[in-house]
Amino acid sequence: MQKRFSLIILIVILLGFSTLSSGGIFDAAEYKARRTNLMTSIPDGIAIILGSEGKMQNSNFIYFTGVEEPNSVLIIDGMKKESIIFLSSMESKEIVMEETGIERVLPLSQMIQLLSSYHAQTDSIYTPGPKWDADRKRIYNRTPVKRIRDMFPSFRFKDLSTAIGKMRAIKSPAEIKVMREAARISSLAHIEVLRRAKPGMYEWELAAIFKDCVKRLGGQGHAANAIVPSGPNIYDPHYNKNSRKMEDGDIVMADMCGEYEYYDIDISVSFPVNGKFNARQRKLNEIVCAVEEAMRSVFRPGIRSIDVEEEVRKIVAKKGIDIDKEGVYRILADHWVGLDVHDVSPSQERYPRTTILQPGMVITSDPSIRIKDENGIVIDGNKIENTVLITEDGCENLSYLVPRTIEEIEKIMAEK
Ligand SMILES: [Mn+2]
Repeated sequence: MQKRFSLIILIVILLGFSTLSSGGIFDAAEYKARRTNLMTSIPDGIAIILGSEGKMQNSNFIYFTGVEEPNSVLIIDGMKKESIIFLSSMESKEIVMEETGIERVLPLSQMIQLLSSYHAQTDSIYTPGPKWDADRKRIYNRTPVKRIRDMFPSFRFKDLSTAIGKMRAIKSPAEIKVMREAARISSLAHIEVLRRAKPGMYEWELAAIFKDCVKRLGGQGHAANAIVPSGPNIYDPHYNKNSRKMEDGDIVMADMCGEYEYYDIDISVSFPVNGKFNARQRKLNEIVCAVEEAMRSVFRPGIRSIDVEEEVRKIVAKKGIDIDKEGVYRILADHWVGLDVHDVSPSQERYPRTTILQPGMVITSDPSIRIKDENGIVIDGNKIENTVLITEDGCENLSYLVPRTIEEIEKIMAEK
């Protein structure tokens, strides 16, 4: 098993960047299919999707266009079944038409004029959010949406979150290919962290190693705040100060997500910073490993997230693990993953409690355990998080390269 694991790592490293090229990540046909699909939800009006103002494009805009240019605006016309993109510079007009299949490319200065022409046809204006859009807090107050609202007070703004959530939750074959690459890069970055971690380093150094490795392999860096708690910091699942000097004997619970072509992969690895599990750390790793494996054996189309726990409880009980006694928690499909680490959901649930899992969904398998002393202070813990794809008959672990067993982790950590 160990030999096979090392061989896989070696092959993956040698293959390097070869799996995907850069540039327009999907075919124009894929973007067009997404917009056409959305049109069925807006037969009586138009959708306005705003691009971001900054460097990284927002997720919905990238999903429907692949266009990175800041300050762009997309209109999807559900009545005429066509799309129009407004760009602040028309220099890339030809390329944008070719790469996106968008029917009309216009300068941003013409947007209000075009909206005036819609004014006679409909009062239904659909926008993503306010619940799930990356810019959800600002979307209704931002120009040009604010300008549009002020200029056309009779427009009724309707929420597209559920329609977009349903689409984005089911990944296409092309998206799955990109997510496999995001997973490969993120997994290798976690392996590099394991190789280089040692007592005396600061938590932030591990975050820096991860980011550097993701970028070196063609990714965009951290997809979310790096959470690298060590020793006493592990009580806080959102700890991202990463300012502590790690000491001999500490467990580190590194929760870091890599991004590649805007797609994210969420992975957590728990390891002893000195490279050797002590007796208690061994026990916790074995328990969480068994629970996480059981979760993946249960994930399948048709099951609800909240029903996973009961089945897992029975599976691990056969191995002598009592989930309640050991204090294991988060035994469910924790959240969706895609263009956002905590991705949009098909049901408006932030966490997929009652949503039925379907092929093409990408979710996390993320059980944790924390041990408290008699005063309630956390003294040890473990957390394993994989990003998995729901398949026709079960699931596939996209982050399979990450070492999980004690033997695998100690071996990698010995390769200084
Ligand atoms: Mn997560």
